[in-house]
Amino acid sequence: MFEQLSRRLTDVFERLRRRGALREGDVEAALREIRVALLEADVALPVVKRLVADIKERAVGREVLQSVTPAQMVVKIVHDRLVELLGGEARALRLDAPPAVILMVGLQGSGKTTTSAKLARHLVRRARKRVLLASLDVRRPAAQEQLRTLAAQAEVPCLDPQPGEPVLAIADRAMDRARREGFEVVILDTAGRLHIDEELMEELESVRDRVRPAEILLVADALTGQDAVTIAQSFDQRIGVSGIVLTRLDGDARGGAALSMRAVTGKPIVFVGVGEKLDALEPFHPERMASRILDMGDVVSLVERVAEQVEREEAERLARRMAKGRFDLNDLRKQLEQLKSLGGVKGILAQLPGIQRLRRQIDESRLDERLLVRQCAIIDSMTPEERRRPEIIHASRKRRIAKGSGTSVQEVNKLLKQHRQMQDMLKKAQRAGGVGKLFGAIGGRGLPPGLLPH
Ligand SMILES: Nc1nc2c(ncn2[C@@H]2O[C@H](COP(=O)(O)OP(=O)(O)OP(=O)(O)O)[C@@H](O)[C@H]2O)c(=O)[nH]1
Ligand SMILES: [Mg+2]
Repeated sequence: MFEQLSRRLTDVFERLRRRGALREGDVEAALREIRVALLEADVALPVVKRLVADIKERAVGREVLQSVTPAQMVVKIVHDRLVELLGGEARALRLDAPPAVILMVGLQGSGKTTTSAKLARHLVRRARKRVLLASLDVRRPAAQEQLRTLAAQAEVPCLDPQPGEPVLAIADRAMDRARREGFEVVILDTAGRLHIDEELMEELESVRDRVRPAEILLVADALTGQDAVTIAQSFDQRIGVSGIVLTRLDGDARGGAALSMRAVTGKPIVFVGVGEKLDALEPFHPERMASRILDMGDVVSLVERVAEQVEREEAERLARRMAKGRFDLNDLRKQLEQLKSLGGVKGILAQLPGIQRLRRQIDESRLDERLLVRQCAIIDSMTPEERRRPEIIHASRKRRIAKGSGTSVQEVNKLLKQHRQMQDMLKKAQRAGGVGKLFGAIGGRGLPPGLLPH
């Protein structure tokens, strides 16, 4: 359901990332786009305003603009704000003092009856609770039968309907049976209305006062967007709501209801319905939901950071060695190892979705792992003396090394040539005013050009 929002935000971060060092103006532009993305996702305007102001306050700070990966910092700030917006910690149901009653309320067709059965099934299977279902819906003739059918599918006991029985009498009967038979949880399904009306509210109030529910869960249809939020507010003002279940999150809801619910009503989303089947109910985790919204961006940035880190550390080490005027075949060996681990990063990349761009970049660097392995083998077949002073490697030594490493004399020559090129580069750099400059010229890639195969 968050696909569109997710895509929009990923685009924003992608553009930020390409900029590298960020100026305040870049962050401002990104914030404008985030604002539009949230509004398009149907998030309530006051919520959007507050969220964006919050992000801005943190994102234009000095730490972000001066950090090594500013875009990554912005993603993290947005992620943390989203988690907060969605309610911070996941909220578990409070079901001590058996029999604990869960009263399900909501408008017509929001999914109360289905969710009652799903929730019963969930509590039986996951929390090992003894659960009794009962329908207080005396409006619709088939309503009680509907719950009984679903209860049978969920393999959860359900109070048998009795024709003409009033709502409060059913509630009493359910509580009696629960106490007598030792049920720990009683889930009461109620009738829905097309609109919030006085009669419905009075009925719910009387049930609430009679059974004193541990939880009053409002079931709201995510497809109705901001209406779901308004409805939740009205129910809460009148009868008090302890938590929200958002249904039809499997549909093409834009996500606004989920994102605004907590901020507007102050009530936590405890479960989300993600389908018609009885197992399509999930506990709501703000952290996971935020990660899902920012998923791609997060994965990409993580991997990018790993790759950058490997390159930068390596470049720095190399720079230090070069500054001391030393770069022998042992150093080259280390370089090759580093390149191999970059290949490892490439392997991880292959398994992750949505990061073709980065994969292309690494592919373009023509990293041939087999070649790296052979080059390492060549160096491994040398004596310590040969590695320190490659100039002593003449024809017979080359033949021995080629044989020892299962390669050819040509390959040994090629490797030695690469090493010589790197040394030349070093000398040129020293003449041109220092190694620092050289690495400045190489830029972010950090790897001396002579090192890459071909
Ligand atoms: N796709 C999808 N459908 C759902 C979900 N939850 C409920 N439904 C469907 O929504 C329809 C209405 O669900 P009910 O549980 O009967 O709704 P209700 O609130 O009990 O309706 P009333 O009793 O008439 O007020 C049914 O066809 C359900 O299968 C959900 O999370 N996803
Ligand atoms: Mg119903």
